Amino acid sequence: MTTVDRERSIARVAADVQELTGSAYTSTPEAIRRYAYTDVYTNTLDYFATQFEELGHDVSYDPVGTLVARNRPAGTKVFGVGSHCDSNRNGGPYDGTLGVVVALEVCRLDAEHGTNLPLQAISFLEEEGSGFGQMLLGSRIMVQRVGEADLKEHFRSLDDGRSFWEHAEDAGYDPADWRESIHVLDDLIGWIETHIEQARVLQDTDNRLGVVNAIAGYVHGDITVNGRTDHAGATPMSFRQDAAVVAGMCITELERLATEAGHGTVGTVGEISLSPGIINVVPGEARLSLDVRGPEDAAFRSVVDAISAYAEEAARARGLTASYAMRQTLPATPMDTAIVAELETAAASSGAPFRTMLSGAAHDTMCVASRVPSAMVFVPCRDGISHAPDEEADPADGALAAEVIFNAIQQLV
Ligand code: HGY
Ligand code: MN
Ligand code: MN
Repeated sequence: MTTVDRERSIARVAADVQELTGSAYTSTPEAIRRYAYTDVYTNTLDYFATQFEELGHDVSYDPVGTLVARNRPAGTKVFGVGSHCDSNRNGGPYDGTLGVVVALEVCRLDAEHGTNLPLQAISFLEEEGSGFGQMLLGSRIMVQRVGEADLKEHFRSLDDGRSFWEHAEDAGYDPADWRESIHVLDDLIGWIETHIEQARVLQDTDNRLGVVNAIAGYVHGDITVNGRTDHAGATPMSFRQDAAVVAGMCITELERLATEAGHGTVGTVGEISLSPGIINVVPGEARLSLDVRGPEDAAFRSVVDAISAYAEEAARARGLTASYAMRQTLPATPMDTAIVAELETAAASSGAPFRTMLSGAAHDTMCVASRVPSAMVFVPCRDGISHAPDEEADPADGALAAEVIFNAIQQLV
């Protein structure tokens, strides 16, 4: 095991994270908000590109803007490290970004210790879906889990409704070559992503690191309820076809179904919109998003089937209609046992308390793992707070993760 100057790593990790909270890297001072094809996101990529180039890495971008930094020529086997540096629209400074910073720190440690590891860092485009409502978009494009029509037609900017394709072209990328993105993974013999846990298991069990051995799968979709728009004062209750009432029934039913499914299944309605959305008008239409996840596909997919059937029946019983449309889905994803084992060995050697665990959150690693042996390392975040501006993590845990990954990769290449 290589012993590193942990204080030096802590200082660098802290400085990187702090720098990327500056006004050049977020479109609002209220939170960290940066996503594909915005100036603040480009500034963030430029920051990382400069840091990697200073280490002697070649920096390039895939056809839609995922950043790739490698210290070996194309065609040479390399080990992958990275995450994403875009943010939730209500994001914090650590979600994703800490993972790219830790990848950068691993590359710094390699350069300082002369270990000459073959490394390729990746910062995936649009992991959060803040630009186009499509989570893990850059990594799904890379492993071809989207279709061209999605990019050209279906995936549209939440800001201006224009297609992903148009935005990628306007930003100077080549979306027509999107299928070439898969070659970013050609030389990878392994992949490790670092991420904040985004829950409080590590904190509550006094562990400083999590070695992730599986990632929960998910379904994202939308339920649309159609009733009738009426006057809120003149329309008797018995006459109404109120879409909001059916939407409310679905929200509480989803909670019941997800709880009853067990096996770690969770269900969330994070978005709800009523139309026309005016105080004195009975809503004629309601749309609610579904985020249903779990470590067992059969369990969480049965919840999606049940809630969409429930919505249709609840609407029909009141003279309304309801329909379900899926946005996207990824299966529960096991991690590579050999990489998990090396990470556990390196974590044990560090002397820091750690545990092996499931990830309830989705990560780009779910896509990478479909083609490359993969695993993840979690660091604690205060009280599990994430997707919120007061998200907090300790740079010392980030530095510890970098040291553990640096040592594990030395055993894996
Ligand atoms: O929602 C997620 O699982 C990820 O943070 N985008
Ligand atoms: Mn993330
Ligand atoms: Mn996130």
